[in-house]
Amino acid sequence: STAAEDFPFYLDKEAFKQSVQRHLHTTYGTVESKANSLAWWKATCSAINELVFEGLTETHKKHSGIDTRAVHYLSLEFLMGRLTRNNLYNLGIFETARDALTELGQDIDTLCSEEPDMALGNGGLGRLAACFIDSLATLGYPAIGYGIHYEHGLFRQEFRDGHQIERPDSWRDYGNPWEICRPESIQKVPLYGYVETEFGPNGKMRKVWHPGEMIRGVPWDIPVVGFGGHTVNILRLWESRADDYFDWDVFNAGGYVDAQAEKARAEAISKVLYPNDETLAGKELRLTQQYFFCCCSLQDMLRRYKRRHDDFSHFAEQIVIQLNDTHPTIAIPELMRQLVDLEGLKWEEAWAISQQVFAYTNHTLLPEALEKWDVVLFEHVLPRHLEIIYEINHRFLDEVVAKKWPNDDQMKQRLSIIEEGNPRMVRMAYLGVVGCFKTNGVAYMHSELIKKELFPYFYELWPERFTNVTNGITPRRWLKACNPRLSALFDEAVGTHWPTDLTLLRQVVAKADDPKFQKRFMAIKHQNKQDLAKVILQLTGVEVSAEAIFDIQIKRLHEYKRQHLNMLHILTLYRRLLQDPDLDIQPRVFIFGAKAAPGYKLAKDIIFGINKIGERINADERIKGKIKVVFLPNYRVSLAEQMIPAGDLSEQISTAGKEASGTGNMKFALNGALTIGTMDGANVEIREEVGDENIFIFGLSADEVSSKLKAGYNSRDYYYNNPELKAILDWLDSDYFTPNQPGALASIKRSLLDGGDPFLCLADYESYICAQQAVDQAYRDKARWAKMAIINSASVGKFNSDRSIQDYVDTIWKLKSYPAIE
Ligand code: 26M
Repeated sequence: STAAEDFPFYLDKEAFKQSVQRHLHTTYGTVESKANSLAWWKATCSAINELVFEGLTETHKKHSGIDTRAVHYLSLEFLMGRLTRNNLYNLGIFETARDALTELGQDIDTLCSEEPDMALGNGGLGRLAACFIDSLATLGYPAIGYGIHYEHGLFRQEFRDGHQIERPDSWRDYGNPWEICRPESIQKVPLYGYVETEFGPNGKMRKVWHPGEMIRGVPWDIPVVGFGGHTVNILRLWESRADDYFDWDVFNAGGYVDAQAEKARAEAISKVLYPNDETLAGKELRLTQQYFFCCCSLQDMLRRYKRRHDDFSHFAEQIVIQLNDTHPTIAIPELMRQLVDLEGLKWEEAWAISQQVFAYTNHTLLPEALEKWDVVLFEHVLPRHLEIIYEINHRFLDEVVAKKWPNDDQMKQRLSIIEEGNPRMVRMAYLGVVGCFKTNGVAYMHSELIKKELFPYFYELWPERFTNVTNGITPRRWLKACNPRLSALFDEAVGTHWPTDLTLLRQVVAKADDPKFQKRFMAIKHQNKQDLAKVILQLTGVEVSAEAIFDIQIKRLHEYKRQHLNMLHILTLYRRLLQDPDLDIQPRVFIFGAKAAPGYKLAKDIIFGINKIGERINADERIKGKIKVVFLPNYRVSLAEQMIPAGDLSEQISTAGKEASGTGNMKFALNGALTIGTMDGANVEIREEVGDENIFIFGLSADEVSSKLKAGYNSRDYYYNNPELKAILDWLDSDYFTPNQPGALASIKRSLLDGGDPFLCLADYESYICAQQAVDQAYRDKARWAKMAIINSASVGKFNSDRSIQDYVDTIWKLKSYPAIE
């Protein structure tokens, strides 16, 4: 571990022990003989919090004392996972705490697993936000994350007869030791109603919004401990409550019972996280969520700013706001409203400020994922904001577009923030590009596609606004904390500073050929696989061997991510094994984890398909256990932490041009798994770092995909021209995998043939199977595989989220670092 003297807090084992015991007694009112693991965990958190709060206070003092520029990261999602282990490592007291708890008769792993995951996010975008706030605190940058304090995070997934069912997630049921309620910073949020034009005493026209409803936003702060403990920032999450005036006023027409209904409506806003891919059409509540937290967050920023300034001339020097996708872009018209309607600034002044403050990160090119809101719905919820958007659009089209393309109505229509269809829609991504000084993509290739495919005309207009910041992951959670064995090996090999300077691991490349080092590296992998095998047995009842290749695909279930292509490979191997039981292949375990959006029928069918195919294969004695298939239920951050250290092969097989970046790909490579993947997202940059000979690349390029689609792709050609492919697809029509339910898997085949195979699974099938054969060959040569795995682990330092944050700081945020505690 990093040397104790690098950390500001030194706490010995005795002190920690006493602190835990004291909290057990005086905070939780129990005693050693009665306390269960939950109580011990909470008492441990309280002991940790004594240090965390000290850091929080110091950081606050430092940052507010120097009145510095800060980044405000607005995101509807923060996929934090568990915090206990992370906070212990980041404070440098993990070993101290572990030993102290051992002496108290407690096992730290057991206690840590009492903590429910904080699953306030869907996947990549939400986890990225969590890695970023870790890195911001680690690097000592003044920063605050703003989001929603959902009562229920992403649903819990169970399987019933192979089908996904959704259950509510209740992460705060027994209280959360990390959050602090801040009633002194409550904000009020207006909604609905109408706008009136009034003339002031000076004859000046002004707009007055008469809201139909007021909601309170109550902030909950989660401390974000940077690695090294020098900075503790906060994540501020807003919870919605009924306004007390509307709530209980005796003159309120409905009285007591109606007031209860009103209370329930208000509380519904922060009740639940929307799963993605859920069709948003008409989802008024989702728009309300977006506005609710943007409105609270901006008032919070303005209040803090106004404590020190009496005009807005320094606002843009002090504040930069990063929009995590289009979800919070409503913040742009909201800042305009607060500055113009409430603070009395002129439109031009307010717009100049606004344009210097906001920056927008795009996370997807998929057309169906680009947010648009029906103008009628928008006007109903946010009548004043629609007016403001019209004004922004009007000025943009008249002053900017018309200057560049005079008398070109088609160009105006193309670039308009309002899509003139039936119904008319507000294009939130366009609002983002127009209202922000920078728009960035999340991997080199994705950022190029943003310029060339998504916003080509905006790019022509403002080339300087477009930039790239390649994603990253925090090596603290995704190596140091989740893979202690490999971490210890790296400590020995390159010293203890790699968790903050991951490029130090490059030195390990020199050992990639060393048989002794290879042995130790692969022994660690083997132990991690044995650990995961136990988890697999517990969760699925399936026994798997750690000698087999652990071939893992973990990510949200979506057609573009092509879990069904992986399934086609499994079927191919299974069929070959049935035809020749002596077929010489390396044993493999295919391991999946994925949640499907509850309304995404085909995604759920694919889960069912993989489960059923797995059942049949796992029970088939003819193939002598050469392949096994398991789908682990309820994939989430804490499960990823157990799976990633055990991966041999990382499946990153999206259709080229569709995965903006991917971040699981980075986590696997860092932990010594080899990637099988397409030239997509960050895979391209991983290949650059590890070298073409240490990665299995297959499939069409993004250019080839788009020309194929333009030329008229016909998936049937592949079906009829490849008898093996035809046979395995036809298998899906039978009842081979679903006894008594013939055709239960037919929808997957149908989507690939009648459905036109929009993500080109069949076009990439042959190339994928070849690449998998190359994997099989490589794995036979133990030394070769070990070398490749070591090189992967040692070569991906670029994907440290500290580097991503430094890129944001240099190109967009322009912050200075101020570690609070030296
Ligand atoms: C949509 C409708 C309703 C509710 C939620 C959504 C929604 C939520 C999240 C839609 C998309 C969402 O996220 C997209 C996302 O996670 N994108 C991923 O971002 C990662 C971080 O940049 C990238 O690594 C992934 O490639 C990209 O898919």
